[in-house]
Amino acid sequence: MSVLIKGGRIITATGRYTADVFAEGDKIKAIGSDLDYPADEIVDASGKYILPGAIDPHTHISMPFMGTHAQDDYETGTIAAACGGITTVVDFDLQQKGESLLEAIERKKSWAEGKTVVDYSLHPAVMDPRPEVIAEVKQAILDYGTPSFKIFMVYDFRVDDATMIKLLEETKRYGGLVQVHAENVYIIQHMNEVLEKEGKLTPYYHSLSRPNIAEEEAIARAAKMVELTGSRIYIVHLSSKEGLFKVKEARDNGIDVFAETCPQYLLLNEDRYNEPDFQGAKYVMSPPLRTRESSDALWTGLKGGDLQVVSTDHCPFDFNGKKDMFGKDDYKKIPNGAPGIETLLMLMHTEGVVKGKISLERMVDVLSTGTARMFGLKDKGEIAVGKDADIVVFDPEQKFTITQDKLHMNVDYTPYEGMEMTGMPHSVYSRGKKVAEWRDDHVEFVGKVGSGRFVKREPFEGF
Ligand code: DUC
Ligand code: ZN
Ligand code: ZN
Repeated sequence: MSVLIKGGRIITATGRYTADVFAEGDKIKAIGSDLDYPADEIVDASGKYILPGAIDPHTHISMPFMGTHAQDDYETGTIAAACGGITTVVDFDLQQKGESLLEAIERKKSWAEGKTVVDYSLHPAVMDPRPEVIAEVKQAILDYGTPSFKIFMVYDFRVDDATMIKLLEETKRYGGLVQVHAENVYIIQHMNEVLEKEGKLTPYYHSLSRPNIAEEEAIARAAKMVELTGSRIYIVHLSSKEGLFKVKEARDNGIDVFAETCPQYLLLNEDRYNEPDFQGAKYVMSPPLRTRESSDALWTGLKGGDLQVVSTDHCPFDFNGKKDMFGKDDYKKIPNGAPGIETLLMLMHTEGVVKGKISLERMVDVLSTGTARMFGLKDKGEIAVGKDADIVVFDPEQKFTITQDKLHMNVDYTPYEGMEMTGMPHSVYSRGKKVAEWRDDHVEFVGKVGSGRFVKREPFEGF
């Protein structure tokens, strides 16, 4: 299988230029002017961008959570990814009680077997940190190619600071990265009690129960553990201005604290929790949506490099029957999470690039090149000879109104319903095979279920 993409504008993290791209088998084989290779498919890409496929390093495929489970499995989730221009997914793999980390990796790989349509990897999440589990970090990094490990500072399955320290030391030894869901559990527990006593239990109070300072404090504490150990940490789904300040402060002091944010924190604000007919429940996620002030700060952080990655935290639960049932009388019971894997690239282009908040090059960096670098995906994230042919031919003029029935995620709503997009994937290639293309009024999946592969990632060598 080969494809010759003619005359597109290639976008890298540092610049743009017009050239042809030839891909054969899995790889980009040549880039240059007037390439004349025989190819199975020739694409006229004049007027289009050639982007590296986006990488989503934060998804919860089929995750059991709050008495239910996230609804996309590896088939529906990666089909939605492909249609949105995402060609690699790094999914969280939550270790169960009594399970080893390596068993957790094998278990989740077995769920993905034969189902993924784009490439994927896993971040094991340490939830049962027995000494022998910490000792598995070495093998997970060196043998299994999963060098990033998630921990939660909140929820019943949180880890304590001592465990965080041990993990930071072990990942430092072997070139890993600890990813942290940073919220102070005691602040949240206290706020929950206060709000409960006052009978404040509608979705809006979810946001008040998890104030910015809960994130700020947890990030500051995690940063101290990094300072102690000389390791590295990556804050997932950063949501607040105060949290961002702590990330920046740490790095200004030479402490390696990195962070991602997500489109929901850039684009949606806490007034959404007041939508009528309980629809505020659609936005119940943790951390919660914040004020405009935080969103503005996050855009600035993204532009200036204080934030390195944009992910989705894709964690879909139906509104009807899940969001609107479990927590009707108490926000604490509403399954936390929202869908987003399919809308990542279109939102970042329309709301970020077209509106002048970030450059096209910065978009490529935070969705692909920088993400690949952060997570050891050495063959991904760039339009360059020798890299995997994960390519989005992107039409920057194509209009699209986001609406649930034109999307592929296995869920009954999108938080972005009705938003007008400018710029959509024209065609998407995963290791040289076309997996999605624009048809009439939306992007359609055209690939083969099972064509995605597990990708072994590289450890970090800079310690
Ligand atoms: N937050 C969510 O909103 N969903 C999944 C897990 C999480 O931390
Ligand atoms: Zn989280
Ligand atoms: Zn998450």
